[in-house]
Amino acid sequence: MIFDMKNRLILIIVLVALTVGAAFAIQKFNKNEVNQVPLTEGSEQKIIIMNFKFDPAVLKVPRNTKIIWQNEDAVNHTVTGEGWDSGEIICGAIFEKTFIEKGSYSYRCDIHPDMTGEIIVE
Ligand SMILES: [Cu+2]
Repeated sequence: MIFDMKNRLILIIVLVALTVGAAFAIQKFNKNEVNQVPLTEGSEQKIIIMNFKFDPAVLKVPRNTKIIWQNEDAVNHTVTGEGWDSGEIICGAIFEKTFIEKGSYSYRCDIHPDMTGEIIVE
């Protein structure tokens, strides 16, 4: 009888230890999974260039987002910011730029300076 109770107690201790161990293992696994997402793989957002406008003209995105400008207009345009420039984007072509750092990035079309846009990286 006493032996049975002792065995049962040991069994309970072992089960508790296994449960706690499993919980820690799962926690560690989940943490590793999050850490494995590379910083360079952010999401993407598209801006359509049409009728001499950037649509949307103002776009808020999280850090590390790739912006894709797609020219669906009948004429060439550029996406030109401070220190960065797409060059002429022909009809149907795209220009991509990934914004890593927080900040406000205003840009314009060099050919049509009235065309302006802004990327706000939060
Ligand atoms: Cu233009």
